Amino acid sequence: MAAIAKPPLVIFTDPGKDVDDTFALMLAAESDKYDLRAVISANEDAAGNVARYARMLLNAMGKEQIPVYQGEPGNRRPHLLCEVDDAIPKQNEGYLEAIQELSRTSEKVYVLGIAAMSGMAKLTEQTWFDPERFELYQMGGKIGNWEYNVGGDPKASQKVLDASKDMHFVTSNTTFQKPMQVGRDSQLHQYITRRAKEGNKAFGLLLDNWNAFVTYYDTRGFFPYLSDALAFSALEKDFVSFEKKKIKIEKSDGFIQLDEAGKEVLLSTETVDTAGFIDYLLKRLDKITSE
Ligand SMILES: [Ca+2]
Repeated sequence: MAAIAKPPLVIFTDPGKDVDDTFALMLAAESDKYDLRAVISANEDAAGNVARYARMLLNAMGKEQIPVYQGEPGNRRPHLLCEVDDAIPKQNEGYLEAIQELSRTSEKVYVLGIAAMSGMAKLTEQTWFDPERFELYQMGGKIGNWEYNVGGDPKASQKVLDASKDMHFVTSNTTFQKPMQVGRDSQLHQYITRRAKEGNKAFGLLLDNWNAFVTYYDTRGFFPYLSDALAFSALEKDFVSFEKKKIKIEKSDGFIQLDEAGKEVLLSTETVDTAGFIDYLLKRLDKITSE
């Protein structure tokens, strides 16, 4: 039986602050269903360190073959809480050309945004962008409130929304739930600590990142959530459910509002199979064996 090619997936991501980007990349890099063909940095700095950090992570997972591109800048400072190995070079900037090339050879291209939407907006501006052929998924937005990924560059978010068709939004109303938090005593924290102690480099980086994040937010006692990883799971599984809703994005502040005159999207509901998701995540993490 001939092997059926997996559809290409590209991810816009800002790893190195919240740890959920790394969990999402780990899920995506080991996917049986998608071929992760481009990882594009968002919220980038002048030196391209976010892309360099993503490169370092993928190398630690043994995924040197997955290309990383330097994407669009952002205004979140500081973004990167982690050091990047000096040996990691600056990454290529040609992410739009790379996505165009994927669209030449594949009927559908899957695009997951787990960061501010500046890069995805550039994609939707291209003359070759066809909303019928690009399946857009975005983590972010909060109904009646501010959230970074949609609010960080609200103009870009609006542009993507306007250009999209049946776009999926996994909002923070869905992802900010207690079982989705990687607390100090959580099963997931125990898991990554064990894998790091066993000498796995990727989990070592993940644990360093978790420590940096918790130290950074120390005064607020804030632990990271698995938002980006849950958003990725929506491409493969049904731990999250969606319903058709019409929304608008407020220009001034990037709040999402339900609006009958707005754009129809597939909006996540607050019902999440958290136990099923954690089980799926842990099984997938077991596949990362590179030291
Ligand atoms: Ca992110």
